[in-house]
Amino acid sequence: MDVDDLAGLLSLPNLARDLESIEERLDASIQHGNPELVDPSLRVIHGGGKRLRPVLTLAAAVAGGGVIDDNVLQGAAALELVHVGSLVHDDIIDNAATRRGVTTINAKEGSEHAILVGDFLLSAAGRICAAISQEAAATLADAISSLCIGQSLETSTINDPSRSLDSYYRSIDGKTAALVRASCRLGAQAARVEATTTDALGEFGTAFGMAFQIVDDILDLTSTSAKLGKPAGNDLREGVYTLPLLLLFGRDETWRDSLPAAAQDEGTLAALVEQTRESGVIDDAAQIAYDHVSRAEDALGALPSSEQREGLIKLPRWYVDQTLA
Ligand code: GRG
Repeated sequence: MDVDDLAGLLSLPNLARDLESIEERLDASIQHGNPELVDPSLRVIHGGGKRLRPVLTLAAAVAGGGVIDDNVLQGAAALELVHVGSLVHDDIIDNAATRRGVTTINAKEGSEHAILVGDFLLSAAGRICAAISQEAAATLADAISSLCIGQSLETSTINDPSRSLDSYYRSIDGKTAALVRASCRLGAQAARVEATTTDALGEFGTAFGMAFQIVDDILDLTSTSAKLGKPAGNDLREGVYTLPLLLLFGRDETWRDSLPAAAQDEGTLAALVEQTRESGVIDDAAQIAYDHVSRAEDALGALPSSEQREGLIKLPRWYVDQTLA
């Protein structure tokens, strides 16, 4: 995501400067640690993430009628720390060797150390939110709790050929949408906007987060390893059955029978991936992502009109369009 494009879309002319300030705050938030924790933390913080969540925190604060002050910038940094910390833990769970093309902490320093680094990043986020307000701290805690619930729901259905759509939706609501929701709510709370506006921004974030994860799951089946920075088809290889596959099973249950073989054999896996591409379920999954985009747009309908509200309304469709293009 190009910062100038985003600044124009969201009517946030100082976005590049604010993001630089967030980079400094990210670095400052972990400096109290020892090099064993600080060095890998810095590596993962600066691993090339898009900074989507901090951008949402800033945009939500202004679209809600507030201004970007010290508290909002701190809140934005806290959300990114939770995101990065959750990626560190996720890579341990997945035993991933690379993320965004960079060697993971579990691969380089070992899983035991990566657990500590992830916890260290989460604690830095908690410390920041505690200094903003009690409700900001509660928003952060709720998000972390939802991440754990969503991930554990996913883990409990790994290699489960009978995984349901409902289980999938509940899992992605927790593991992804909750942090996008928190990014928007925290921006609103740090800027001290009205509670009804905070709730509307939270609904926007939830719907955008659902679309965001569905698009991520589509890309895992349609993109290349080079573009993803991790092996393509990885979800299926790991036994995580996502929306396009579940839609395929909805059309023809017998595809579920090939799952045990796909876990063992790259040829069967490739055939299953090919079938999702040929059967039209990728388009169906994209349509469901766009339904969430529409829900996100509607959620901001009651906010006072402003250029920034219009910009935030446009963001989910812009993101999904350009990511699936
Ligand atoms: C204790 C916080 C904590 C978490 C434990 C591991 C876990 C529970 C949850 C996993 C959550 C997770 C990794 C969800 C995936 C979300 C997702 C789509 C991440 C990719 O987001 P991008 O594309 O990443 O914004 P970049 O690389 O741009 O930062």
